[in-house]
Amino acid sequence: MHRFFVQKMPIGRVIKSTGSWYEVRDDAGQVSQCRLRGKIRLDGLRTTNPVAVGDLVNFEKERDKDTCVIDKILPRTNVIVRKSVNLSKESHIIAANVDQAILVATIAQPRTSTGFIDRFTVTAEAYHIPVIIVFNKCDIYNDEQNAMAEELMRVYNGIGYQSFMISAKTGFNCDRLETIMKGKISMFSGHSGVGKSALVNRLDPNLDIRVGEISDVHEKGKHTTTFAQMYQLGFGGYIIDTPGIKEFALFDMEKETLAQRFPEMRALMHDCRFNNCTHLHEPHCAIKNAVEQHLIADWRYENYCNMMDD
Ligand SMILES: Nc1nc2c(ncn2[C@@H]2O[C@H](COP(=O)(O)OP(=O)(O)OP(=O)(O)O)[C@@H](O)[C@H]2O)c(=O)[nH]1
Ligand SMILES: [Mg+2]
Ligand SMILES: [Zn+2]
Repeated sequence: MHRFFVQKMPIGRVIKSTGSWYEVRDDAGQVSQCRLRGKIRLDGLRTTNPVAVGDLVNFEKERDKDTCVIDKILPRTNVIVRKSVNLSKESHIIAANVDQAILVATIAQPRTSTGFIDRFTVTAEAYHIPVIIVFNKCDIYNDEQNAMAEELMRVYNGIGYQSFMISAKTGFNCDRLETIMKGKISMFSGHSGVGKSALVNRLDPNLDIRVGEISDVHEKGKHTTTFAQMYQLGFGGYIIDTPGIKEFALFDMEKETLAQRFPEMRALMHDCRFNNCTHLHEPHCAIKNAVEQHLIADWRYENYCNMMDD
């Protein structure tokens, strides 16, 4: 009788990607430099990057070399994508297989618009990724900015997105974020200059990620982080620090299903008179009624209309 030994290819997680080289960490914690096998099966996503940070892959050592080759990408549980910088219809995967997405927003230096925040929540809703929204740099908010943050937090907490102020500078509420992140794979996303890398450094002082300045004139970040990278956190868990982005792609998004990506609309839309109601112009629309009665924030509804308009 023959005995077969099926050699199982090791599984690793992509922790860094520069486009042509990937750092892959195996179960034992060893990190290998990998390139991609020429012919690799992709899952049909039209993306500028076939492999993303967070991906689980099969990989093997190259003969007579110190480097490895990625043979296969294991099925993903989710992806967070943004629009590609070039004009093609392709999108770019920021990260894959995350347990939760933490949007780092700011009310000052620079200010994050609610339009941007809502595109992020909509993107994450498509994959049922839990979203946490933190308003960083609260150490520099004036009264008016504090009031604005309070209003946004009230609305986002009310519809199920945990949301609070934080400061990478003073450490305010960083313990709260640590509790949320412990034991999980989290991703930080947001505009350039909001303090994503500064927060990672504050959460784990052993990490020393480069932090950039804010330009004086436009109060914008300078795109200090250029590649997504996953770090192991001393208190347990992983964080993917990502480069600042301008816009999220409304990936795979049908207009008919957009309202379902707004939890407060999802809860009411069955009361609209027409079951194919777009909640834009129709009479007897439960969503428009709720906006008039201030049960749905008017700016959330406005952002919905803008996305429908795209
Ligand atoms: N006052 C204040 N400044 C902060 C805080 N967090 C970050 N900053 C400053 O904001 C600037 C940008 O911080 P980064 O951590 O590089 O921002 P980033 O989001 O990683 O930016 P990119 O890598 O370009 O996407 C730096 O000058 C930080 O010192 C904060 O809580 N309060
Ligand atoms: Mg950064
Ligand atoms: Zn409606």
